[in-house]
Amino acid sequence: MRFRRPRARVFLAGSAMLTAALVQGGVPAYAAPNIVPNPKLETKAGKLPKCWEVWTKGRNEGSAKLVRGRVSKRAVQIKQKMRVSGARALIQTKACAIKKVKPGQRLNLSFHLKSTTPKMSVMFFRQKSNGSWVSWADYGVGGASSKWRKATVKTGPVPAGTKAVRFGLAISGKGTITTDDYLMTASAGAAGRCTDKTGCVEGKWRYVDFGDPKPGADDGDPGDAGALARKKGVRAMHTVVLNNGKVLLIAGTGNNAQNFAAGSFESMLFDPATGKYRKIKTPVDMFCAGHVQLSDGRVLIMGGTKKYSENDSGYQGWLGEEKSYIFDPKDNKYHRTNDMNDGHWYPSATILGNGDVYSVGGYAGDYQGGYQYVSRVAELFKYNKKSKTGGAWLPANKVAQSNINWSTYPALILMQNGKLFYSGSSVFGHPVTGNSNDNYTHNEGNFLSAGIFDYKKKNSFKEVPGLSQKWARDQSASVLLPPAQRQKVMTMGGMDFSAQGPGVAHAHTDIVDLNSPSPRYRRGPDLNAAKVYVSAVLLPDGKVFETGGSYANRTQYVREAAMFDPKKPDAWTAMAPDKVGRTYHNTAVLLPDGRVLAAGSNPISNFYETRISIYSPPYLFKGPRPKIRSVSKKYWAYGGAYTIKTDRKIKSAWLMRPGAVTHSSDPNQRAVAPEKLTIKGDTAKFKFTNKPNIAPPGWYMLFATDANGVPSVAEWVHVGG
Ligand SMILES: [Cu+2]
Repeated sequence: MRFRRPRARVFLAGSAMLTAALVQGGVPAYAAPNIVPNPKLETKAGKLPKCWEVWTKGRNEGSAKLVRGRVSKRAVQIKQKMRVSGARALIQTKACAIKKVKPGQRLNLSFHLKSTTPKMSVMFFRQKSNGSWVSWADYGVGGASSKWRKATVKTGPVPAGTKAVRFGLAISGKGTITTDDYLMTASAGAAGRCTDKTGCVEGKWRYVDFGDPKPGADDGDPGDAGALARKKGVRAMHTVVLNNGKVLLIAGTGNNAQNFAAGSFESMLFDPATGKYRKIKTPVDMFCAGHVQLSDGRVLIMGGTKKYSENDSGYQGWLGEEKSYIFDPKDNKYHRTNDMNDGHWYPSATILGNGDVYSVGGYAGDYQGGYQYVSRVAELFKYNKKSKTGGAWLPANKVAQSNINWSTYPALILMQNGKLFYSGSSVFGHPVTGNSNDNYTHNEGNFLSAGIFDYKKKNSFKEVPGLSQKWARDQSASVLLPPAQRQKVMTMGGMDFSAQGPGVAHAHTDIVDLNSPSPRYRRGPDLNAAKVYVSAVLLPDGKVFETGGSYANRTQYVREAAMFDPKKPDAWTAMAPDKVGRTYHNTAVLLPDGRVLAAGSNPISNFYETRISIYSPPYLFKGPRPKIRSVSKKYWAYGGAYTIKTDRKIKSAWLMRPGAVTHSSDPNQRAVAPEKLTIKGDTAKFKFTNKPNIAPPGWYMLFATDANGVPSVAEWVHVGG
């Protein structure tokens, strides 16, 4: 089993494009190992290559010898001078037979040959459990060729009770065959193939630094040597996957008042496929802004920090920005839109089925009675793809305004009926109704737990009961479980930031079925560890991965990660933990290559973790990945059906909306399954939903996943108008 080793650390100070250390190449993690010993026939043993011998059967005469190789020194030529019956072959010796095969696996063989006769085949033998060898299968390999050509063979499943396999190239006519360069890989079997014992069970992490002083053995604690010196990376508070596979990491001032005073705002464009990155000129303090990808792939960013608190220890003094920008992946620049009607520091951002964006909450742009307060202005961005700025914010009187104080980053998830589900997850206090500005006190009278909200109607909030730990869902994570069509939402972890709270996190999860006529949260399996600042990522095998977080407010990292399978909803399965501690202001997203990127952590205000962690889930250690060869259309219409050609049979396909996450909140994250998937051999027909509210317009990552849960690298497709 081989991994591409990370390149030596490259850091070109002063250059615009830089390469981060410790980033592996684009297509991740995994190359299936060659299970043929001495595959290039280079090692000699007597007159033939080591591990290879001549096999004959029937009445024939011939020879075999070493000749010049295709690209290296040696190849083997088999010659049959006379033949009445049978065949002659170059075959693996029994001592070198392939023992690493499991019943149910298929073997993929390729090799090169030249031949004067088409009468040839690849013969496979297998060793039964009693030790005896029997013929297993023969495969033709095509016609004669005077030049080197590549031949491939795919076997059927290895039969039960097979201890070992060997194969050889046989000639059954008069003539010569010259052969070289064997490669055999074993594909996933019914029982699943593991190419790396640890990775297969719990996945593996890699770490990317940006050339800052080597952190050594530290794991992200502010007290660790070198940690405070990390400055070259970016304070990734906001992480947005772009439709070109790059990741936009936004810091703004990065929670640093000196940066604010200096007008120093930052973003970084990071390419997880190459490790290249560069800083992006950032016009305003997007620290704690809202963001969402518009239908055309541009990113709408609203609000942020207009003023820092003069008293960092309290929650007073912060003001929200009214400005809003579009980040365009085509020119990597921010373009200003019209302003919102109020400032919003920590606003929500939900894309609707028609491509518009609804946003509420966050601290307002001005003081009320000398204090900061949550804006009650609901904002709606009318999408217009022809507009230079992607559209415009409507005047406040064109948007239904409610008497709801939404607190900060309320998780508002678009439901299939077009209403919004407030999951109960928020940041720094819970939403309240009436005239209350008290987001912290436990007061049933004005408290809004989870509920369904029709943004078109004033004050239409209808409570969804049953959320456990309802006072303690601050910086919990809520996800629409795969597939989006099932309309099940899970909320996990969190903490109570009020004075009444115990001051520590809990491990509760709750699941609600929004398709039910009277939705109600019910307890799900507890997380394996209590945590707040949870990051949860949907994966293209239909599972949910959670990572990051801490046990108390900005302290006591919980280095734990786990996987939840909605099909087996009884427990979380422990995965490898991220070694870098990630508390407040951490994020995680799915990458188009199936890996997960985790960034950020801000335990104290003058310290920020800039290292990025990249996680390869177990599915990247379970044999070769399916490959999407073609998709019949790049632009998908609601209700359409599209053909996906793959290099092998797949089991499922997913449209994954790219992540745009901050503060554990990405209400737009969703995994859309086909309404129907018709599979014939290597062709699958994906019947796409006719409901825009199930898959709001935009660019999605299309993954094809095999029976073993191994996903392809994604193709980007656009859905809707
Ligand atoms: Cu924040």
